[in-house]
Amino acid sequence: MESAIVTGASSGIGAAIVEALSREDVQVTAIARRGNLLAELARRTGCDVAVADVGDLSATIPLVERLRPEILVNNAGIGLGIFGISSLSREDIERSISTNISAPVQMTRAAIPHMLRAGKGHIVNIGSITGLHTLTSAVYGAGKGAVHRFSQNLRNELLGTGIRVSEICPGRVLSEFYDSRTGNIEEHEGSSVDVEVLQPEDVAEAVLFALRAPRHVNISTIELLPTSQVVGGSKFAES
Ligand code: 8X3
Repeated sequence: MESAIVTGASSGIGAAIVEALSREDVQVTAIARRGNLLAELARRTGCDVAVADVGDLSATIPLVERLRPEILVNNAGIGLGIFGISSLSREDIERSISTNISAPVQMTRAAIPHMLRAGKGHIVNIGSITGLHTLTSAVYGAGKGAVHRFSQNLRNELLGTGIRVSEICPGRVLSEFYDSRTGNIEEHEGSSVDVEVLQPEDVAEAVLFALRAPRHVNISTIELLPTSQVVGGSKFAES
């Protein structure tokens, strides 16, 4: 049985990925802060759980080193900054950087030695279209842009090792966060736009597509958008 770690797993995209992997008979360890939701997820899927903030490296790194997952899904993310840099405190910015950039980099660093020894493994980073295109959020976009370049350069570094690196870049997802109160993607209950957006299960399906590809195929980057969303364009300030 394959093993996986999924971060930010208590709800939304993370929970959908845990459910999808569990259906594929992967033994998943789901990491998130909210123990009650993790307990429910464990009951539904049979996954193992670890209650931890992904930014707390003293809790998460030893877990990765001990579990030695064959698949690492860096999903945890935080939407702080979506309403502009000037609305953020210094602590908000630190939290955004530690959750969106430091955590996936550190988790990956911890998972790689075992994958190198095994000559195989799969790192899946959940990015965003904000990491691929110029959109509105400087801080959130910087984090997801970093995830994008991290994924690209990691593939370069790992060439010849048998380890695959995939990046899944969704647009608007129902579970994503647009709540200025907490800034937490995990905790958002709905989308702020009145169109049919992606469901967490749509993103989980893209993750499965990357994972199920034959070993000689590395699905490097998937960008997926609701049919009702596009990116691009040009704008001018009013004089
Ligand atoms: C956020 C993507 O399209 O909701 O990761 O701004 S979008």
